[in-house]
Amino acid sequence: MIWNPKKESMSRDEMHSLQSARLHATVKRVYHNVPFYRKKMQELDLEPGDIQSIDDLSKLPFTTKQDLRDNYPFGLFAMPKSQIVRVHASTGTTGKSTVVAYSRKDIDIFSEVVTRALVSAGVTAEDVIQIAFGYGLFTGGLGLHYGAENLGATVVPISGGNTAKQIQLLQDFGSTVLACTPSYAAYLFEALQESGADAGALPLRVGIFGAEPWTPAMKAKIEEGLKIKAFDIYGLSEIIGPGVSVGCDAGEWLHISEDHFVPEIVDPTFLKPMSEGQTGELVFTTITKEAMPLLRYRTRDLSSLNYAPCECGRTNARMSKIYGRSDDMLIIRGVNIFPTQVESILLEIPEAKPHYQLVVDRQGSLDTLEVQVEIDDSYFSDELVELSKINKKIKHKIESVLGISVILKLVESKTIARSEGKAKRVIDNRQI
Ligand code: DLL
Repeated sequence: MIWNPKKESMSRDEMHSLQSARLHATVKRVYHNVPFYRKKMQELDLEPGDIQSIDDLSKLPFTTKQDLRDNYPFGLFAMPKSQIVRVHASTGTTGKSTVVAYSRKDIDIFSEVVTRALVSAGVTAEDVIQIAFGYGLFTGGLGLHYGAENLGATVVPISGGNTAKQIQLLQDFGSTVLACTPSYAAYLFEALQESGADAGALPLRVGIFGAEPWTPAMKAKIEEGLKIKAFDIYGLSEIIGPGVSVGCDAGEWLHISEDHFVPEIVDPTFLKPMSEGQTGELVFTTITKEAMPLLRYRTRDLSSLNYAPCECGRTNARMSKIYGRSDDMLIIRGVNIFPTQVESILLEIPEAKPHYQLVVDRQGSLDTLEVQVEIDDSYFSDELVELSKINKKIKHKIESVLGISVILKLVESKTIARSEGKAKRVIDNRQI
């Protein structure tokens, strides 16, 4: 099923014209209403009339998270505050948080794109959707909430955490759809098993998971455990929140709501546009948002684009699954490492549980990478020889894929802190 066939399966020519008209209007809007953009454009000797079509996109300046911080809290608003009906903010780990704003129309767009995402995952008005993304300044909870209501599904707005209650409601309310981070889904499965409940006996059938990187191996593990079909939902507060793109039945790619958010891939170092299929930094320009449109926002997420029509019937551009952010990438003794690489390896190993953490340290001038992996408690009661065999096997696998030596630490169940939202996979103790 496609929620909005007119917008999700138009021809590439139609999309080009629609995006061009919308981009032109957006550029005019920010040039006149946002001093930050007027200044940036004037520095590049650009006026709104220079941007007539989407082919002119690369003339425009980039926007970064730092720009949002520098204009904290309301400096990038393109509308008077009286017309802003909601704000969200990211809880930055360092420095000030970034604030984003929505007009009434922006909230409608937000609901529309999340509804498209839910329908792509096979959710209908008949479903009961348990929203275990956090409600609050984070866009996950409310974003999914409005999209699900717009579809007409029954919303259970439980928010994140409170795992015992989550399990009780899955059973008592017969939720058919679960929306949360993939790491929380893995944790819920574990808790469900411990409670003695049979996942297969629950009416749960679809998972809508996102807000953090996760691998196809993690997807398979969750699908098998919870007996559901899982879909990847991607988004970021700066662009709108969840619903920028979503997976479909036909494979691992995610469809972008391209009539609202125009994607580009650029070389992260030189910022030059890259061609279809090449992996680089994902950049989005919002072309319908009123309250806080952003031009060429650098997401730091690494992905690639695919413009071929999809078997599912959608024709909008697809992006590959995000394997990491450029700022998540660890450089250890000169080698680039993403946490998701370790995840893929671990999930192929039957003894390993889907809970892991990477601890980076510096001893003298040498960086060390410790990989902590939970394994089933039963292995700890077994012969020590057995444990050391498992250790050797996992260490060898990780080292051969990453190309560096690691310290492997097998730990008992529950040693690694469970997260109710985005998992913290890396602890970097280096003072760089
Ligand atoms: O995480 C919005 C969201 C909520 C998306 C619920 C999906 C579901 P932020 O907190 O601003 O917004 O974080 C955005 O999270 O730049 C990515 O690095 C990462 N991210 C989001 N979705 C995915 C995903 C929300 N499906 C940042 N796969 C983004 C990988 C994701 N990474």
